[in-house]
Amino acid sequence: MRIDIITVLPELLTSPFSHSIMKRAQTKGLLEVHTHNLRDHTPYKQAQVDDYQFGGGAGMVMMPEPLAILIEKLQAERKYDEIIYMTPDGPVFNQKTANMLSLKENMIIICGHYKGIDDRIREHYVTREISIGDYVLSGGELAAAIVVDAIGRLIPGVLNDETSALFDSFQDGLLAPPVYTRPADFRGWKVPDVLLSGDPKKVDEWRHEQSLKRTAERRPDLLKNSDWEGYRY
Ligand code: 6GU
Repeated sequence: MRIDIITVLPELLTSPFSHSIMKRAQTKGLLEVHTHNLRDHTPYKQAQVDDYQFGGGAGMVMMPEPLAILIEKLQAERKYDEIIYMTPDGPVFNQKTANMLSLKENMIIICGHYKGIDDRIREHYVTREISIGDYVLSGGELAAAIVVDAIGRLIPGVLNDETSALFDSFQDGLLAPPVYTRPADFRGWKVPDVLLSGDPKKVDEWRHEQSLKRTAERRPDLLKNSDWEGYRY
């Protein structure tokens, strides 16, 4: 998978992809992340990329020309499956969207700043809009880093058995069960007996029960309209 990120703050996007699983995905050649500084592609003087909004009002808007130039330059090099615009007014990102996007080959992600981007870019180039939640960030970069991390770890071959995504919270629509490590008795606080029983079937059953219980207690909204609705905990 190749992801091209368009930003006015490329510095914000270096560290998030330089460690741990994101680093390994790139070392293994399964993920390429390229960041492009929009200011390097503007035809305007003084590297201008934003301007006052028509109709008046506070806040600048990212101009269409630099974005169109950079998007079309990238499109001339390869075909893109998605051109994503990070924006708080988009549909909220979730695991289902992450799973779906992890199967794409090439994607462009546009990070907005100021009041956002000229709406003609959304109309004519953008194929999908993503918000990461109901709060406002000062720009799309941190949101893009979250989306790339969530997608990148799902690319086949990125995770091994130890880091497997199969049992992640949300992967089956439920929260993950509690986990424990050594010692089995820490200051008198004991690990549940079943986990020490050596009976894999019992362990699986217990984990599944715990997942359902946790989800019902903490995120009952996840059980609504799910396969688990009406299940008795
Ligand atoms: Cl994608 N961008 C910005 N600026 N704020 C957000 C967001 C995105 N998602 C939630 N808040």
